[in-house]
Amino acid sequence: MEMTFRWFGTGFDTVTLKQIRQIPGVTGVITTLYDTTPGEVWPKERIHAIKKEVEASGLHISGIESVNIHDAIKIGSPDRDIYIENYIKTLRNLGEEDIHLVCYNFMPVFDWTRTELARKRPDGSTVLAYSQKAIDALNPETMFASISKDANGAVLPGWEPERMAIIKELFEKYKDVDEEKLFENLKYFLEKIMPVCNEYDIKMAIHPDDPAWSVFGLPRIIINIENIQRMMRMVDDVHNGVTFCAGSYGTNRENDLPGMIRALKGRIHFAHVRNLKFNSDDDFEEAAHLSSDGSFDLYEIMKALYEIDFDGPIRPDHGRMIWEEVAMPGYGLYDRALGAAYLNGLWEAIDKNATRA
Ligand SMILES: [Mn+2]
Repeated sequence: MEMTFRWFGTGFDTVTLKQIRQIPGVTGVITTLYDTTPGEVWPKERIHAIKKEVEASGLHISGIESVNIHDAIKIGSPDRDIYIENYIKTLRNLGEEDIHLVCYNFMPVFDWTRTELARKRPDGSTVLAYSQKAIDALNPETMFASISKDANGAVLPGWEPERMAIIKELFEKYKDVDEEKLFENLKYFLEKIMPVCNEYDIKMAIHPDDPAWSVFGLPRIIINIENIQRMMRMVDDVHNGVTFCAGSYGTNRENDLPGMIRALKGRIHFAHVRNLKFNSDDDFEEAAHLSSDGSFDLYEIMKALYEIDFDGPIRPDHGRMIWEEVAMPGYGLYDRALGAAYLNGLWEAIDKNATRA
């Protein structure tokens, strides 16, 4: 595996490349062109420029998170082919710049959903949290208002104000899209992009829906092993793979995380590893990465990745806000750096145990 760190780009991220370079063991960044909108073609010059900027800091681009999918593709509306063509052009431009990993998601309307961005934990840190009761008491518009006020001035990925302004319209457009339709539309998209992925060896890594169940009545499909295997079978190509996000799959306590990793050997192209602390089955908060701070066994998760010979990029995920840092919720420097160091430590121990036995 390669330890990486998500970076939103100069002007969008409070964390600098210079800081990331000093986290021991981190060699790559996972980045994006944050000011592009879903559906537009990423210009080759801009990809080249960010690549050079990252390389000048002594790091390199390990992958893109995310190239977002236009709603027309997810809905399957008649204009989807235009946006798929644009997506293919973006993939080609990325491939020309020697970038071979793209994370994306296929969630209708919302990206990840949380009900609090700054829940206080006993140690005084603040974290993102989810409560089903809170969701049940909200409608999508009021949730956006409450989310944006806690965002420390940052625009959250997937929660861009221009999208939220048309949220009612978006819900209307998705009204005939059920799970089957969403699978069909995903298949259509993947079949169209696989040739360019093969030409440039670009691994597509779908990110799970977060949380891993339907929210506000919208269909969600990338939620469990059965559905992922269905997705991989329907377009059976190694370039059609997954981002194994422990925190997202882990929202559903029926998902056996190490078991899923083993079952997905060869098709996990990217890993997000973090912990959650469950207060009840339908209330969780994002804990420190350390196993004992949350509900997951991070040792078993890393061991499963080791055992399947995972050699892609891995990154710590949402961190707590600690040490008075002000940053995009989940994406400060300090706690994610602690997470990277911890995951590296687990990996070193697992590796030495395995090779000295
Ligand atoms: Mn994730």
